[in-house]
Amino acid sequence: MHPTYAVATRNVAGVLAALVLGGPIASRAPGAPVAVSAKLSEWKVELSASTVPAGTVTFTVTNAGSIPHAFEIEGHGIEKETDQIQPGSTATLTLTLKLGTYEVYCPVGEGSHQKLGMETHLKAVAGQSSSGYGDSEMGRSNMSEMGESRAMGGEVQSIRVTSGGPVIQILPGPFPFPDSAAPILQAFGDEREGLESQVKNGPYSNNVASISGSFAFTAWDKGAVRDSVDGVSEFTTQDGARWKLVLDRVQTKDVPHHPRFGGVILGLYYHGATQVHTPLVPTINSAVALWAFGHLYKNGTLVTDNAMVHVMLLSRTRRDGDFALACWDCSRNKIEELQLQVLPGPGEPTFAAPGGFLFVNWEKSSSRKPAS
Ligand SMILES: [Cu+2]
Repeated sequence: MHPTYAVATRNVAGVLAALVLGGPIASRAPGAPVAVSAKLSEWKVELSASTVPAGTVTFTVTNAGSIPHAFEIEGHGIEKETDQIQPGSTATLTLTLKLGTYEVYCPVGEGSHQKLGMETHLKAVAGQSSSGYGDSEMGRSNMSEMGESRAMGGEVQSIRVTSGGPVIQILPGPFPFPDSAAPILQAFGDEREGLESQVKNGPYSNNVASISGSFAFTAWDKGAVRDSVDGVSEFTTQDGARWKLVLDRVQTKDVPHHPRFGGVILGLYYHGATQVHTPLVPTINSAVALWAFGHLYKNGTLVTDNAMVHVMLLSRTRRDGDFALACWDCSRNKIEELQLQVLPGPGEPTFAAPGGFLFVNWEKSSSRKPAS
């Protein structure tokens, strides 16, 4: 998955610092519970210790982020979570841990916060005291190694998507659910102004044109430096221009204002009411979401080798016939809408297309696990 590469680099420094300085120690005064503090933010869970003595542990959990989160610990027959914690607030959770390793994560967003990085591990060991690295980065480094080994273990980590059904070009226009998006936009800080202009005249509109074209790609979700994509799309826009997009590499740098987005993510619940990524898209589940750079051609001539591309195969959001956006929460609809969004590369001129963007949907698309 996405920018774990940068995280891995930081891990080295973090681990070295911990080794040199000696990490915080989670210890138990005789008869007293062990105290561990946890900090939640977008998108990580940081614990003051990665190892604790088995027995009663009290977690003091602070939400240092800008949206609501929660804290859950799971393993060895235990599954306990806090209520949602508002930004700036604190909650506590006390439980008795047996020996073993526990998963610690944010349960908000039906798994999306966890997928974005809000997870780590805690180990309960024998003895009265034990030292931890005190650095959640350590936990995350362990996580990414586990992710890698899961990938090698043959779980589904790749997807083949093939376009189908009516093809529509989405043209600039007002977002049809401004009242639903408004409270979510409040949490977007700096970015809010830009998003508010998109409410009035953005890419998620009911202003669509029927066009023709196709799109097929394979994407691999294999951890920071191994995510990849291979695909081609060709379509003819409303103005008669013939576009061709070749995808051969993902972009793993953070998308502006969205740390930890990039690369390939399989199975993400986001947008809309989830507070993950822009709310100017209905609430959806996606089989795959990816961010890539593309080679873009118009009428056979290269336009750029650095087009910014966002692709999702997601819950259907539009109705038959006029293809108007049909739901604010579409997350239970069938996953069959294939969206392709293309923007100029950083610093490049806008495309000669309405609104300066290319946005095409294939309404009845499908996916499968590729033959290996
Ligand atoms: Cu969260």
